[in-house]
Amino acid sequence: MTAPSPAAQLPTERLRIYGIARTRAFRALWMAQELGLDYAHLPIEIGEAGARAPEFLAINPNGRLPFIVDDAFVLFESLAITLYLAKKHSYGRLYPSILEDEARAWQWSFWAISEVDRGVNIWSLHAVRLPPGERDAQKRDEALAVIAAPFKILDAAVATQPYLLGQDFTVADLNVAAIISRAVDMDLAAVPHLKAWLDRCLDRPAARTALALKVQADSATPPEVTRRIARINRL
Ligand SMILES: N[C@@H](CCC(=O)N[C@@H](CS)C(=O)NCC(=O)O)C(=O)O
Repeated sequence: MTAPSPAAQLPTERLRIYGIARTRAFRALWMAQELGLDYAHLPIEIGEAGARAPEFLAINPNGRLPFIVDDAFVLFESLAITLYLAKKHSYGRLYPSILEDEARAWQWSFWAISEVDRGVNIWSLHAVRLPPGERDAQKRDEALAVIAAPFKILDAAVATQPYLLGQDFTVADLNVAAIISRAVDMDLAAVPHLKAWLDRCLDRPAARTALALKVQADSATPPEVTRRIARINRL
């Protein structure tokens, strides 16, 4: 009996999401769940055993996660993926059809990437994910100091309306909430509106499904991989 060719082993779904849910693949998985898409999740790891293996570098030369293949269309960058999927499948609902709202969805997405993504990651590694003896209190406190001001901005933005663009949950909320999702373990008493909004977003059925995958992946991650994450990503 001959072994099936690699092509024959590929999942049959038209959309494939690559990346273990512990990584930024969580963002794409949450969006795919919101949209009710039929997709295959390939939970590959970071590094040489996963995203930097030749077969995956051939798809995403960055060697990072996540990336998707939608039919033959390849896309990397987690927020480009969520914006693309939302626009393709939920124009006028999760993806705003009004020009200014679309721009505000981009604004909040770029804002979250540049203002809070790295800080929340550093904080979560040095407050929660690394073994207690290996956490660096100075890095943790510096990260908290960096995100304090942007968290106040976000708190004010959701103080008088339930979601970032107004009354309805959109891709803007998904992107920002996914980026700061690990902040649920933080003391958020100083930013109560942010906390209520984050809880509201993460309590959605689609978020819960994706979070369950992330929690499962976190708990199956051995300390040496967490150390590698901190090292590779310079956190
Ligand atoms: N800006 C990229 C960042 C991608 C990224 O850094 N992913 C991490 C996992 S969350 C990764 O693959 N790190 C391993 C490496 O850089 O080798 C995105 O949002 O998709």
